[in-house]
Amino acid sequence: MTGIKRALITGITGQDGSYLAELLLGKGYEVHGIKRRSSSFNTQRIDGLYEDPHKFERKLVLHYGDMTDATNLIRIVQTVQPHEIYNLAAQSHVQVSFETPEYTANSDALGTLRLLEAIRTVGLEKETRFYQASTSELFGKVAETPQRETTPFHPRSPYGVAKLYAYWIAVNYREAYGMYAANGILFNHESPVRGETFVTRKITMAVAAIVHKKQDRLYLGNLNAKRDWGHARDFVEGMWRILQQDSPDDYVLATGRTTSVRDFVTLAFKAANIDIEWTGEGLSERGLDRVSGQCLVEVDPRYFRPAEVDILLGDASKAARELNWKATTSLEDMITEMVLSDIGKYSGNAQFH
Ligand code: NDP
Ligand code: GDR
Repeated sequence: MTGIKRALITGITGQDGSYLAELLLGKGYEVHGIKRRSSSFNTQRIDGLYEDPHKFERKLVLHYGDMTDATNLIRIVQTVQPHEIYNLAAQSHVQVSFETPEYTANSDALGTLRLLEAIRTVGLEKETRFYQASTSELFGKVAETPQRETTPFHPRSPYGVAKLYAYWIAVNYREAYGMYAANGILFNHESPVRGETFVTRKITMAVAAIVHKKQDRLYLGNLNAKRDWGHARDFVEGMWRILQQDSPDDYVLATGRTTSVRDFVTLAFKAANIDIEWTGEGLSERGLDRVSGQCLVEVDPRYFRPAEVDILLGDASKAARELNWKATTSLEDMITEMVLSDIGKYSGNAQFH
């Protein structure tokens, strides 16, 4: 395995996959990605990086695959012979995991096992470095705040439990087979290409639609939940740094600031020059336009979760010390970027990143 560095990204069509692919291409990597067969196009986030498959020397190569198909993963790892694998593929929506718990376990937990076994099956366990996309959802019902690498895990969803398996199987393969397998325990990170059903993007898209008079109101679930929200661009840099260390280890990546969903909403409307005032409480809480008095935000219990993660706040001091990494984008700057991007879509200004 000499010459140009090859990376394999599972989940390349997702938010993080698209930012990571761009980062690695910029560093001179040959990037291979696994995409799922879908009845409609699912590569919009990486269309800006796309290269004609008829071109002889390509830097970005996509392979059809799925985390639920071991034979296919073995074949891809055998073909690509990657120096680094970033395992980002997952059914990543917490609420959806309550509705599809078995599928979530299959893709997120067993999928990780399949990929690690694929590396061993083709005999690359001493060559390939493996990054596992672990999550602050592992902390769940938090034992301490802020959460760090040593904080005990207590996941609160089928997603969190599946990711707990993935975390530990990566640690286990490191200890059992001496593989370079590392976990990034990443707190929430967002961007203009964040999936539309995660709360941040749902909010910024609604702000844009309300500004353009295409929507009257935004319906949300738990406004009191607090999250440590950063920008995906900063976080994929951290992923790369985790795999560049001499020995594999597990790292929390977070901003160290926590904000409620309610305050995120206020900031998002502010980015569009709309001043929100909150009235009522519980199910009757509303966000009003302070100028017109119009109700723009309402609570809809259908978005409540069977079990909630109330507060997440990360301590990334180990990453700062050992990786020289820290989140650089402020929450306000990120929200403004997301809101402006969504507003721009109404004037046909589509953005990749
Ligand atoms: P996205 O949901 O945006 O992307 C998920 C990716 O996984 C997509 O490319 C999706 O393909 C792919 N995928 C889903 N199921 C399968 C499957 N069975 N086989 C192959 N590919 C599959 O997630 P993010 O980019 O936000 O997150 C990346 C990873 O990081 C995920 O594992 C997530 O759980 C984890 N994570 C994310 C955090 C965040 O705040 N964003 C924080 C901590 C961890 P398709 O496009 O076809 O749907
Ligand atoms: P999360 O992200 O569950 O933290 O998982 P999400 O944006 O879905 O929820 C954040 C918080 O907002 C509350 N909420 C709502 N959430 C959604 N999606 N829709 C709503 O209408 C709504 N109203 C309130 C939720 O209850 C929750 O408390 C994300 C994913 O990217 C995971 O893959 C990742 O592992 C974690 O972040 C870290």
